[in-house]
Amino acid sequence: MSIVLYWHPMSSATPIACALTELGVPHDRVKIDIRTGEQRRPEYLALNPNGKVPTLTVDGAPMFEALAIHLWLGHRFGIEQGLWPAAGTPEALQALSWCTWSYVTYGAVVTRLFLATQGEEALRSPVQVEAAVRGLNEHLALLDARLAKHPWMLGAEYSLVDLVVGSVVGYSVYLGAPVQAHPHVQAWLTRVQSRPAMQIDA
Ligand SMILES: N[C@@H](CCC(=O)N[C@@H](CS)C(=O)NCC(=O)O)C(=O)O
Repeated sequence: MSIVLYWHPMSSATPIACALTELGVPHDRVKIDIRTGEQRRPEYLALNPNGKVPTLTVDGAPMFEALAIHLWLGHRFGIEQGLWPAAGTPEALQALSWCTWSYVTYGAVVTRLFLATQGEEALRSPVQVEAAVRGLNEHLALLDARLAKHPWMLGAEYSLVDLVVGSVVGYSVYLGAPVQAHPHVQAWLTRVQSRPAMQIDA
């Protein structure tokens, strides 16, 4: 199987590079310079009509959206390595729920904080920042309650769900999410971020 990741450093493609490394999946990487507009070239848009990184091709067939790629990697490679729960188990249902929660529900508030702190001038406001931080705080309380029960997202063992959720929460810390107010999340995030696969330069 030939797998190619189209990426840019320190971007939404970075967690995918980490997941491929964690899973030990052989692949090639093609850098797309999003600062010079390579993501809008016709040949790239043919792979990813959304014009963003990441894109993954599998034997030449493209897929896009980081969450979709994570879920595919989990099913295709994670189950056989014990890094993703088998289909039909209660853990598989939780894996889909928490990965989607992080990218969609938590991610929406992260985007709100991004716009309020780093977006165009007209969208920046202390009121928006305060509302976004309050929203993230409420979401982080849900995560903290789960991680108070067991060390990893699915229980006693690390899984790709920790990498996926940890990537989004880690990015939110960079923007100012109040993770330090949630001790179980804080301790878990430190463990997730210290895994060798998270140290890659991508
Ligand atoms: N949800 C999207 C987000 C991707 C995204 O925003 N990628 C950014 C880099 S972090 C990008 O490619 N930006 C280039 C652009 O918007 O032109 C996905 O996973 O594909």
